[in-house]
Amino acid sequence: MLNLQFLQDDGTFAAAVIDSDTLVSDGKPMLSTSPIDGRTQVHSQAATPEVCDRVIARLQAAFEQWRLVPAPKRGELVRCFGDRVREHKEELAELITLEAGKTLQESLGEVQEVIDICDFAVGLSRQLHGLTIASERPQHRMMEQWHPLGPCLIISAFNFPMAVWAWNATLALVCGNTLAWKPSEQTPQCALAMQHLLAIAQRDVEDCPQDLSAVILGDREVGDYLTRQRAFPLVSATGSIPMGREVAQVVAARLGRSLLELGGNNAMVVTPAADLSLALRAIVFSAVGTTGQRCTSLRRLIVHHSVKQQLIDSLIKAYKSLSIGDPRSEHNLLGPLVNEQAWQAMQGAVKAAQQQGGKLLYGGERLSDGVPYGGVYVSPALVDMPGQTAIVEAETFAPILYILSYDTLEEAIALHNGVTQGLSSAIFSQDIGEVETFLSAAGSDCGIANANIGTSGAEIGGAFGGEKDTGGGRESGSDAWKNYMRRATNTINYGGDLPLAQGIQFDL
Ligand code: UN1
Repeated sequence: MLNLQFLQDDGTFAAAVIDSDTLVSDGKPMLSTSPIDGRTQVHSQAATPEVCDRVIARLQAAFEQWRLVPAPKRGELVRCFGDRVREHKEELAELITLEAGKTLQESLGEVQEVIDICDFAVGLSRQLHGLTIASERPQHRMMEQWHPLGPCLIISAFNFPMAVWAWNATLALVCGNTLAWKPSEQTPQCALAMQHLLAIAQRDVEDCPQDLSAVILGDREVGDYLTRQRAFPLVSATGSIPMGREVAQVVAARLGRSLLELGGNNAMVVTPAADLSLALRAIVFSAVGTTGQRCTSLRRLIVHHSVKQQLIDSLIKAYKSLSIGDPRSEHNLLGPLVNEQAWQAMQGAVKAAQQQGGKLLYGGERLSDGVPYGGVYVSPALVDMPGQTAIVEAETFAPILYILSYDTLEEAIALHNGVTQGLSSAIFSQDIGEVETFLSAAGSDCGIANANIGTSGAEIGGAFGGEKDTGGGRESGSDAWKNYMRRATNTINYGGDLPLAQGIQFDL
């Protein structure tokens, strides 16, 4: 059984947990409720600056040791952690469903993502390699080394309460860093469960130092305090664009490094050459999966006018067949929105779309029959828009799909790129010319561009992130590990002379 052993006598979670030690504080009381039924799950305390400082000092001391442990040995810790996660997969998924309201299937998928990134990081722990570069000087060798960076701060959102941390944490660990994690106030137990399993894994690995990782609970103020600390050479933040803008400014002011994964306003282009039945399935999963609360959720459908009506008819039919309700029940494909504010935002956006000339084709209602009392359950909305109006340009974290039409591919791409966000994108077409154009430099301007699959559900092996207001960061696969290390260029002279670069003569 997963034992969340961090409770104090009064049933409140401590403000911070480092290794297995709990640090209490007299910080602001916080409470998190389950989106399923609005019931209170957990009381906790926000960390005070004093608690944050204590944690940071311990993470710094542990970093001094951890950076000297050979990387493959650091990989061993991540391997053991991944084993523990595998063992507890079901329980962890249940916790995600309880705190984030995702369906059990999707929560299991998220835990699988944690497992997959562990495997990736273990392999990576033997591949943290630099280049050797031809030196212009005789008897000189030039090479790069990648060194650990320091304690890394991870700020994560409610919708991926384990996987997004794991993308950052597993790579940062094999790269020789220690970790502070400020999770969303909505999902403290998910964070504490990860912390607990990591602490167990640490005990399984011989000579593994303590204090490699800490969870620090708190609100925005705590996040802000932590972000300001020079002790964190890297701040990796996932969340809204306004939050990212603040983090970026604070970190830039102290010349630190930030890794941002912010909002998306993801679109799919459906051309006359598309396999429409394939497109339909991709659209529905991308638009309503996780109740439209993924940063990769599909929000704009840009469809050629010749296939528009046919696609709308099939979409309405598919939307009508969706089962919505308690995310713990296997047959529901949609769970609740995270809270009342999310519903206010959804209602507001649907109303604004109508005022801006949109026609509500389906959904957008709050449901009360056959759903748990106290949660916010909605029918996903389909809105036919006359053009890319202001509301279409904004990301609303809810299941609303705006439908736009186009005549030429050029026009479709211009609409596609005509928003400030740049995370994920897709084209559906069996025409290779259309596909390659969309994926080319003249095509999608997003960090993720897909053909004949949806916008959401990215695999961990690729670099994940986007351009423009999405923040520019890349996490997870490919060479994203370089974010968590510092590069040193070394030039070694093994000869008896001291030739200078650029042929400069400086004879004493
Ligand atoms: C997020 O919503 O912050 O591509 C991350 C996906 C997931 C990750 C989403 N693998 O949908």
